[in-house]
Amino acid sequence: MSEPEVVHYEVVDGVAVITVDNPPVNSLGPGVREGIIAGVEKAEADANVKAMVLIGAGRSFIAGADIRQFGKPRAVLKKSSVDVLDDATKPTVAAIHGFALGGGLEHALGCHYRIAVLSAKVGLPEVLIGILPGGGGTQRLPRLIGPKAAMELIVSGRHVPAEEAKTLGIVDAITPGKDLRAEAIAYAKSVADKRPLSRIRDRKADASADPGMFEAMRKSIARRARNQKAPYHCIACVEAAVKQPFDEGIKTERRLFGELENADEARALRYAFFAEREVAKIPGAPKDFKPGKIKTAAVIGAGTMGGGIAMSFADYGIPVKVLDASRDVLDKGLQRIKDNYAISVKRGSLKQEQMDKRMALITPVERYEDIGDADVVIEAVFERIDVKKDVFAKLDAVMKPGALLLSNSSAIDTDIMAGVTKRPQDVAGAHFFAPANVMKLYEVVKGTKTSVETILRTMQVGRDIGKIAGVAGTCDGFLANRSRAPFGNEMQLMLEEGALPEQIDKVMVDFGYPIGPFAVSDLSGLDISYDTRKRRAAADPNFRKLLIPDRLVEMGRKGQKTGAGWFRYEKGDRTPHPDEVVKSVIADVARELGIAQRTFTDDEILKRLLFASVNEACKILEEGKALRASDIDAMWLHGFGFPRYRGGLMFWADGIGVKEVYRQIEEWHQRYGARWKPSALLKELADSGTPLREAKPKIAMFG
Ligand code: T1G
Repeated sequence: MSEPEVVHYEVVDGVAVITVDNPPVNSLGPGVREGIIAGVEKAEADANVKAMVLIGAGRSFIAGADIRQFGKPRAVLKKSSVDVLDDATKPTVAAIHGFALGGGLEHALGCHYRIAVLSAKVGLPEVLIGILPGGGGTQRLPRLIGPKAAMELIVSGRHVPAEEAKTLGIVDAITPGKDLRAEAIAYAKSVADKRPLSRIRDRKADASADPGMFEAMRKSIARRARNQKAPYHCIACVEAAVKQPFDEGIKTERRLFGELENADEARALRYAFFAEREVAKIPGAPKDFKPGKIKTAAVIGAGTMGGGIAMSFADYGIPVKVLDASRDVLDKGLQRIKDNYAISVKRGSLKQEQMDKRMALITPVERYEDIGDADVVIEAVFERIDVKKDVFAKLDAVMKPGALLLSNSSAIDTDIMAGVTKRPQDVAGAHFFAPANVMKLYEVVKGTKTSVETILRTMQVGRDIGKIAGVAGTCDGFLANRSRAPFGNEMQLMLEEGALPEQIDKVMVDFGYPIGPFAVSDLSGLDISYDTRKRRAAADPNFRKLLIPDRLVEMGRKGQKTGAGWFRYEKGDRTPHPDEVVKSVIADVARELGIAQRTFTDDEILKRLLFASVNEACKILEEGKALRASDIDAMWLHGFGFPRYRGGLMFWADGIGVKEVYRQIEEWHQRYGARWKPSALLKELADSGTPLREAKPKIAMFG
């Protein structure tokens, strides 16, 4: 059967309409560029055609090059489809709805005119996948809107709403969009005789008003662009647009693009892009089941997490009731939400009317009867089993049939909550990460009796509030925290052996984390894990105590909130300062435990932390508590700030090689004992040479 036509051509009233039809997002996959070229050539040759329209079928204009083709051999066209549009002797008009991104916007910039519907978004997001606009975007956009505005868009990769695009001069007109095709044809007719044709390439990009803009941009991105090349190459291309003639600038763009396409950074970022989309897929889920959008939500518990969860719904326009038995807690909780929004308004990231709208969507209630009509309820009460059971029993009594009964617990077995209801199939975990209204990760936990429909609906709830939703099977710590726990353990044990918090934090910040793990611990508070360790030590006499953090907490060093924890803090300053007190506590404990002190290389610190988690991730897959290895990577990117340009935990470890990972873990197994015992799956992968990121669960989570 022949391939479906991905570009259609039709002449209407003397206007050639070239329609890209390559679902789902009209990416410039095989045949699309060729089809556009063929359409333009046909229109040029047809005396009846006075102008052309380039438009997308379905929900969008063109979303860019087909990212799946990168890193693979692909047809190189004799001429660029963008240039063919630009060189046309008859006016070409890009009619934009949905998205015009990357190569999509570059095709629109190759056209002589651009119109867009109000809801459209345009952008050059290539930097987000570790490359740069390689279809002339770095040369045309600076000529169209000025190098400074263009550089901001290209280096940030952000999507620009149509109205801003009009203001910037990227689009010539906003069109009603009732019938974009007809409106585009009318627009094309209105410019059909206009000459000279407005070719962006003929303009100049002038930086004389601010010659220091490039250096300033390099300085401003230094921290977040650490260890990366693409952002700097983007700046260099815009600089070329100012300093070089167009064709020379195109050569510079092509050269710098070639340096990026197969670099580690681009491969990792492409992997992350697809991992974030794979994580939404449930193997074997009923294809015809479409979870509807939820209309109302409820949250139990007006504490920090409950408040953050409520904000997550209000941020997306979903009315949410917050229930707490104590009016005082409820008032404090609502005030905390108000204060959080007020900070955003003060910072300028939120308008006052947006804050007012969101606050109006959040309703405090004190009775369970008040929330019975909500489509979804999420409990965020104390992490105590008895409290959770009491909440779910009450929810079971009042919630309407079919409501989702979700728990924000970070570790308690979902089956325990489901077990006190008559509807275990409607119970699942919806684990947010603090701060709940900021962190993207949303871990959906499947209980033994949770139905697949409940899982699909619970994941949709996450997507409805802008989260990256991934599924975990119920077990201690679920997927994200369980895979992260060995990292947290190793960083403590290395202190006993002679490493220092500042050395470990520096290794992880140099690797690409925004802040080090000990600084994170100071942020969240050392007392939280202290209480957990005390509970576990009471329950398990063999529990391995961690005397160093225990001592610090008992000395009142709970972290930033007490001015000192792993580090010392000056008043009003969050900068962590190494502290001699901590060094002496470490030395005392090491001496008491009789542990010989030694030095560590940065490489060993990095691998001790991350390999411990790779091994645990393999155990999670072995037990079927994750659907795929890339889900673990997506969760590490969005739950723990793992540097995106390294792809994710398993992707990064593959860069070292599964055989070497296994060898090193086995060596530590011999040296440190059981906690380093390699998982059976890891050994299997090493023996077969299968990359970690391709590891499959040994047990299917969904029958
Ligand atoms: N290539 C290949 N597949 C893509 C794709 C792309 N550009 N964009 C999306 N998909 C797939 C995606 O994997 C998913 O597949 C499905 O489409 C729906 O996507 C030369 C070099 C457009 C904002 O970076 O930002 O042009 O999971 O779930 O939420 O200079 O997709 O269904 O199998 O994300 O509605 C530049 C990337 C490329 C845009 C829509 N363009 N895409 O979001 O749907 S490089 C981009 C997006 C380039 C030129 C350079 C988003 C979207 P599946 P989705 P969505």
